[in-house]
Amino acid sequence: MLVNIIDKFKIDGDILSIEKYGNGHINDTHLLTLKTGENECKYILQKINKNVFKSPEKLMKNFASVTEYLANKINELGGDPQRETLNLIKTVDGNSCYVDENGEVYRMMLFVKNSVCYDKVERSEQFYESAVAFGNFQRLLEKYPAGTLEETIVDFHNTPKRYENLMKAVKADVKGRAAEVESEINFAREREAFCYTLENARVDGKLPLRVTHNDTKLNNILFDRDSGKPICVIDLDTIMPGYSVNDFGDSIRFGASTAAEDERDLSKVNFDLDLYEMYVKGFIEGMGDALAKGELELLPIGAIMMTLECGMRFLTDYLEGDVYFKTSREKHNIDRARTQFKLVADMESNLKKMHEIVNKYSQKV
Ligand code: ADP
Ligand code: GN1
Ligand code: MG
Repeated sequence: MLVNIIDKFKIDGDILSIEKYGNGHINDTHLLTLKTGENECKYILQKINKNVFKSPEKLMKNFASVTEYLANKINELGGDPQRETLNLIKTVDGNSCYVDENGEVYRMMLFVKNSVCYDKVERSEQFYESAVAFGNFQRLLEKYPAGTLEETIVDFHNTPKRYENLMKAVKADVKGRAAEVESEINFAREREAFCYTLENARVDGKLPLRVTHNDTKLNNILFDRDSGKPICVIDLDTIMPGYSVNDFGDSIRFGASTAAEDERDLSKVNFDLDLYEMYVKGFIEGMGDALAKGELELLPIGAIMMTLECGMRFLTDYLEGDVYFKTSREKHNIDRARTQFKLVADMESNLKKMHEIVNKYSQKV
């Protein structure tokens, strides 16, 4: 019972409501409202997905340390750490999470008041601002000691590994679904060599490892309901050393599309070059001067890579019986895979323009 879990955290008040909250694909998220005297206080209570995160307690070590680091940085810059980063509520025992008798791990955070997040870009300006916010976020963590971070999901954005996993799932075909999605499997097969592009660039010294967010979709930013401006980057479970171009790319795959990630009507799903341009401008600005020449050159490849990789992950999950991503309808994962592959094809035919847009906003290429 969630009520028993709530008691384990250092908060006061009578419970007014507990509701399921948000559209994340991974953790179980609830909004908790408490009343103390005349005041209402809101918190986010999350059960960490143990199927996805094999060592939730190590993850919480990252989470606590990164949010403390960010709070100090935000303070130094004159911002409001209670709103501009996540704030963990300690348990009554002084820990950053509570582990119940079944080994389930829960964390509680301040609910960022008057905030909203979006599953699709509503105004192009909003996408530009999200780019500045994600770019800035990466810059705030530039000096964070990367070596102290636990790898919360091994090989998270190792695209060749993701390709291998897809091929294993095709071979095992545990749900007998492979024949039905042959054209999607072939789409991935035709791009096997491409999957190695970023790994090869790193070996060639063109792509540095940085502390990155690794899950930069638009609904992992909270916006202010009134001003419409980004307030806070959330979903910090996958902060690990990674590539800036992947953080860029993951935002593009989700945001620079004319339709939602799970749209069934593929005629509505197109890559939107104008939104792409807004994001390029914002990300380069948000990162300040930090992006190296090699990174700038690889931004468009990062966009295609993250879209292809995510499509392969949805396809793998469909083949494996929908065991990773939360789904709310039959064939949800294959619908998602198809939108991603449609976007990949669109981006491939716009690659030259994608490079030209990066050149327009950067001095170094
Ligand atoms: P998941 O890994 O499942 O995506 P998230 O940490 O992204 O989990 O949380 C899911 C959703 O919950 C977010 O998209 C957002 O709507 C909401 N949310 C999470 N943390 C907060 C917070 N501190 N304040 C307000 N809303 C939040
Ligand atoms: C998941 O947790 P959420 O919903 O923000 C996933 C991302 C995928 C995304 C696809 C830990 O993100 O990697 O890109 O779904 N997170 C994890 O929408 O696997
Ligand atoms: Mg999320």
